Parts: sequence; structure tokens; C-alpha cells
Amino acid sequence: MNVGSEHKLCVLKAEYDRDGFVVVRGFLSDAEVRELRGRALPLADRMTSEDHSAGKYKNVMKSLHHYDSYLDAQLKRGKHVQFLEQLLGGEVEGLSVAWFGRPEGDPQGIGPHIDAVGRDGDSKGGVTIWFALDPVNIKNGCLQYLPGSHRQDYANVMPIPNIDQESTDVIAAELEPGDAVVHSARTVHWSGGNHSDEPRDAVSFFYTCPGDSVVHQASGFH
Ligand SMILES: O=C(O)CCC(=O)C(=O)O
Repeated sequence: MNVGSEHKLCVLKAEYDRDGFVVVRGFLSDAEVRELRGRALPLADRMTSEDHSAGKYKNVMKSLHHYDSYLDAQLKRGKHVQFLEQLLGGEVEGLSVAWFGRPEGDPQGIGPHIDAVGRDGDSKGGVTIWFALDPVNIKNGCLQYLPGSHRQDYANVMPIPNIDQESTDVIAAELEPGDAVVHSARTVHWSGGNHSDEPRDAVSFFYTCPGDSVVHQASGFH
């Protein structure tokens, strides 16, 4: 996708501002997906065997950029950085690269949460761009969002209580490899278990927005 087109950017920005997340189709080329997979998955495998996992989530590895120079460069200067800055209308600062695996048959999803909260209610906080490395869908545990939730205040706890995950308002971000979904750190999101026989791998990049007058609290995942 040519995300440089001003009209497309305006459409994506309007959607992001309204819903607190936006799907960007075909952000990465096939070659870029191969490169990201080739860097992240073997590293995640190695880290799994050394047990670096994020608490109770054995298929989540954060801070990958500390172990791989390509991922570190992507966090700082990947083509998505300029895109995020255009989308948000301000600078972003890279905090972490994470692998979110959901192997076939893994029943463990991730409950409703936000990624960070600001001190003031109207802060944009941070932003995550999540790249699908496999086809991701409701059956293998894609991300799901509560649209507009970025405009409300939720506790930075996991799971956030009393979220109706069956609500007809909920949007499932079903993606193909190379598609991305961008969400505000204030948007309530979650993912289900993998009830399919296909793996679901993803890599996310998490940024704070230094221009916002906010104290950031990164979640357990970032
Ligand atoms: O990939 C997932 O299942 C969850 C990802 C997530 O919560 C995030 O990127 O903030």
C-alpha cells in the first residue's frame, strides 16, 4: 500500500481518531514479511527455550530489539515510524518490539486491556503497530477491539473487568501477512485462543508520544 498518498492517510487518520485503532492493508511487502519473520521467530524460539517469556504468557516475548540489531533499527527507523508520526500528527519514540505467538491449539488468549495510560484524560498516550506474519482471524486468535474505548478511562489492569467481549460493537482485526493494525495505548483490546490448526504469529512495535503531556505506564506486554 502507498501510505504516502495524502487522501489515504486522511481516511486512515479519521478512522484511527474515531475508533482508536485502524487496519492498514498490505503495509509490508512479501519480502519485508519474510525478513521480519526471519529475524523475530528464531529469536523468539531461542528466548522461549531460555524462558524469557512475559510472566504467565509463554508465547509473548518482549524487548526483542535488545537482542537483534535489525529489529532495533526497525523500532527506530522502520518505514512505519514516519507513518505513525503522520497518523498521530507528532513524534513517536520507540519503546519495545514484541513477539506475540499463538501456536495452533493454544487455548490461552489475552484478556481485555489497554497498553498504557496517561495522567490526563485527553492524552493520546502511546501507540502500537501490530504486524500479522500469518493469516490471523477469529478462529486462530486475532486482535479484537472495542471501538471508541480510547476516549474513556479504563484501569491499567488485565483483564479489565466488565468488558462485554460478545458485544456487537466489537471489531475483530482479521488480517493477512503484511497487514498491520495500529491501536492507541488507550484502546481496549484482547485476543482469543487459537482454536485452529494454523499458527498465529505477530510482531508489534510500541511507541510513546513524547509530545503528549502524560506520564506513561507501559503494560506488562511492552
Ligand atoms: O497479539 C496478541 O494476542 C495481543 C497483542 C496486544 O495486546 C498488544 O499488542 O498490545
